[in-house]
Amino acid sequence: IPIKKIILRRLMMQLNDPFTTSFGTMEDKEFFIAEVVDSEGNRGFGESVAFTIPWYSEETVKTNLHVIEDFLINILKENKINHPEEVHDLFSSIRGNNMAKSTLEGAIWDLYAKRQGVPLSQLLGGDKTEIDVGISIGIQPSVNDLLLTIGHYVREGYKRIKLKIKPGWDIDVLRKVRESFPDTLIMADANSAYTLDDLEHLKKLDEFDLMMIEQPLEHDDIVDHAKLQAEIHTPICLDESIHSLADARKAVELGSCKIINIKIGRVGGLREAKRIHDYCLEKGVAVWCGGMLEAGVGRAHNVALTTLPQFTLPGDTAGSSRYWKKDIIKPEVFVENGVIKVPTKSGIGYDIDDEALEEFTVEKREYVF
Ligand code: OSB
Ligand code: MG
Repeated sequence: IPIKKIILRRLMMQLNDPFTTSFGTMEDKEFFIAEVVDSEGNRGFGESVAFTIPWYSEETVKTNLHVIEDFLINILKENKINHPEEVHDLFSSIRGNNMAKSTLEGAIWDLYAKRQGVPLSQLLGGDKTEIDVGISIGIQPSVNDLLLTIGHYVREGYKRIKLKIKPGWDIDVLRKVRESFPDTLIMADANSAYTLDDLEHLKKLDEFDLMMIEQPLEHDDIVDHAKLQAEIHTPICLDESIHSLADARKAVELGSCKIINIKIGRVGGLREAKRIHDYCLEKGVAVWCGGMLEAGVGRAHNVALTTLPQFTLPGDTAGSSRYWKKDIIKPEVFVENGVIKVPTKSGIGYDIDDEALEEFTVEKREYVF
């Protein structure tokens, strides 16, 4: 792949509504878009899912810039790449920093798919023409607000509702939600807000017939999750704890989870995401595609990944309009009755809205090869 130039843009976009999890509230989003340009002028795009503050994982917007600019770009300059599958191994000399790696790898996948004239979904081996999606709802000011918000998205047709929980916003809230929505597919995400000391409390979750509880315990744990899973019926889904195929295998072997949330950025890119998917397919472990409040580029990558067969549960890839007044892709990701039609154009399948991209850019750097 004859890479000629990489453009890194730092963007600032305002969320339509603040999003609150057990770790904090986000009102706007600062993130990177990487553009990889080849000698024919084809443009591939990747999105960093790192946040400004390291509360979901250690990575931040600034650490991503540091790692991309000071290490990863040099690796790309010094090595010839024939296929995007090679990028993950090339980057393995740098420890961790998966979101930084995934940003460039994703742009190279998009560029390669465009050069081949095939949709990214097809290049990855996915064959769904549409995908089912759910929605993740942050902690609300009151239970009444939450019930209204859930009702709104249920009426819009989202296939399952994910609620954020934390100590003090859990059992009583879920009881009221269940009373109001007896037949809705509901799950809860704690973002590591509990410890095994809360075992008796967490056992009460079993009465609500949740599809799963996501990452109840520490962000870096798989041992205590196995102890918890042995004590509760509700399936545990791991998010924060899984950074690689090796992590996924260990968690499945230990019995730490029954379901895995695959986020492309968290696992270092599409290649590792696909490996985890393939392993879970072989083991009969259900997976779904998580979200990081992405703008259109990241959202498009999530849509492509979700076309793989073991993504049997609705993911968090809600429509663009749920997050943004204006997105950076054309058309925006559109959800109707909880379904996204997989784009058929080459690469990520959505065009970049260059005007919007420019409007939201606060800093731009170019690296010429
Ligand atoms: O844990 O899945 C998570 C948002 C920010 C950080 C972590 C998470 C989330 C979400 C929202 O749940 C998913 C989305 O709508 O993109
Ligand atoms: Mg989560």
